[in-house]
Amino acid sequence: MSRKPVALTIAGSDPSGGAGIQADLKTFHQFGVYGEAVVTLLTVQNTLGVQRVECLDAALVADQIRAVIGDIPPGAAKTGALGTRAIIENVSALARDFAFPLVADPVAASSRGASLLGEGAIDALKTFLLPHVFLLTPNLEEASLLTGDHVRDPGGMRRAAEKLAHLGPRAVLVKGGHLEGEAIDILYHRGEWTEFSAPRIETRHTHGTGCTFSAAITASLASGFDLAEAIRRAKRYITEAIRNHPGLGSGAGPLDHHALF
Ligand code: PXL
Repeated sequence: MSRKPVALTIAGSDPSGGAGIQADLKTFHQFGVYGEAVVTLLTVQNTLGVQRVECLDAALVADQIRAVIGDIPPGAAKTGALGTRAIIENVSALARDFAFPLVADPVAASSRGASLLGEGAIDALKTFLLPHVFLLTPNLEEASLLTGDHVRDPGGMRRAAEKLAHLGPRAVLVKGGHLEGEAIDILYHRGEWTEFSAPRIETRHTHGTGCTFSAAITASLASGFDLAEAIRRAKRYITEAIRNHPGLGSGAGPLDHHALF
């Protein structure tokens, strides 16, 4: 029996390497975790924008998940962009029997503008996936979309976290990276609140921040850290990864996935 921690991502491909499964695998690797990646959709994009999104057949996504989890079972998994209602339904049906925690990053759109969720997908996320989720990690925009409220300050973040927790996830982390001032994330878990803050770093090179952050949490859960410690490690990593961005591309560039934390 290998003692190498294993993490699985179920997400979309960003061929420019900064977000999606590419960011997730780089992050898993940097955290010393063996990474598995099930692809849900392909994007055509570079740092200047998304040109095209092609969602895979939902049965193909389900087959990929079944093939890997039976053979190399992960210690934790995450979902990123899921694309269509049918993919969400299939992933949710399998997630019901996952023997490991699932982190759901409710990616609705690329930071480069394109929609990564089709018709009826938000409803499907709420109805089918959230009941099987351990940790949900919405940013302010996603929290607004999922609750129907305009979430824009710490009070609103707390209200959104409680509301979303009623839909099933055991814990909700509302990310305040887009707040004015400090980047404060608020965790609601077992009726308790924990805040995580980090200085804001002004840069346009933040592509893939959400993917990388949830992948870092997932890697830490797979390594046996408790939830608060997993978030603290991820927050340190994401802050350093933004601070040390390599300045690649002529648009919104990626983070430094080699960052130390
Ligand atoms: O960061 C959100 C995201 C998720 N998944 C894919 C993406 C992006 C942003 O561009 O391309 C595949």
